[in-house]
Amino acid sequence: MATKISMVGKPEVGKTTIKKVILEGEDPSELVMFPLEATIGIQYSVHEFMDLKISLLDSPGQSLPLLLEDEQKQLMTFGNTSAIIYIFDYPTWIENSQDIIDDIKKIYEIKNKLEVDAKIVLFLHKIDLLIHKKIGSMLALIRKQVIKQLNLPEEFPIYFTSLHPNLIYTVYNAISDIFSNFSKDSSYLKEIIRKSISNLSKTLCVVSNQDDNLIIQVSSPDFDTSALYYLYEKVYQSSKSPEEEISKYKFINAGSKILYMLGEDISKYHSNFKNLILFSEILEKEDLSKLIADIRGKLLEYYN
Ligand SMILES: Nc1nc2c(ncn2[C@@H]2O[C@H](COP(=O)(O)OP(=O)(O)OP(=O)(O)O)[C@@H](O)[C@H]2O)c(=O)[nH]1
Ligand SMILES: [Mg+2]
Repeated sequence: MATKISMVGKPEVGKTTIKKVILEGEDPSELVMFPLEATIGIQYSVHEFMDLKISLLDSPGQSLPLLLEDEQKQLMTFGNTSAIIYIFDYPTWIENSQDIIDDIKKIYEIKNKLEVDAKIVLFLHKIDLLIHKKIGSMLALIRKQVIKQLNLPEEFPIYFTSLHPNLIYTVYNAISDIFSNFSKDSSYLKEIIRKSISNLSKTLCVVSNQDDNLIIQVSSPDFDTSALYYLYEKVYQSSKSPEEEISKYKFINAGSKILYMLGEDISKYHSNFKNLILFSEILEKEDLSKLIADIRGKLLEYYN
């Protein structure tokens, strides 16, 4: 059975563009130059992700107010969903954050009223428009504001996303993180990596798939997430570079700090996997190689 995931949000926040780029392989730079028409009526599409079949519902922003009032529409949009992704964009958040908070609260009420067992996930999209040197700490501040203003018994995950070429992995990561909650193959992978790095410090591990999408991102608890936005760029670049490049030990400039980077092609363990890449503030070549060997051993156990 397919896993149903619903995308909702105000008009022009980028719902359909995200779907086209991440799940249908369209070129983001083209979609920025020639924007899509507004979505009319609910659109369904089916996608494959690892061992999953995803049925994605893309709703028209124009009818969001109606959706939040009309029970029939609510059932169609939220009935049987595993996850509800509410997408809002940075310009609208700055202009009228209360309006967005009200939408999210209504969605939470509707979900409870309909008794659907769905995760609510928030995307603050178009962060490329946030022209600020300290993007990491700015976003952490916005996260705090959202949680405080929502003031709900549950905290929803918030992903900061953008389809700008340097930041495109933010969207891959967000989407795959949500999908992987429902995929056996990727939850194993995540668990293996989590066990290997949970006792370490200031270290991050990402894995890409054969389509060069990010399927897993796991970090030790103290990893400085403000560096993430620089690292996505490195992952993107390395996906374009020749195969042997990935396993070369490198120093990476991530804004205010230097990180060590080491990768490995892990496609032989699963046809969906491609590169595993480690970034660390403190582990150097030898420790990173050991870590990769450790993960490799576990992958062999699980996937062969
Ligand atoms: N700056 C910036 N613009 C983006 C980004 N993603 C999408 N856009 C632009 O946002 C606009 C709206 O995109 P759509 O995907 O059509 O928005 P939508 O949410 O589907 O809109 P409705 O169908 O009306 O609900 C387009 O002009 C896109 O090029 C992004 O990451 N950064
Ligand atoms: Mg649309």
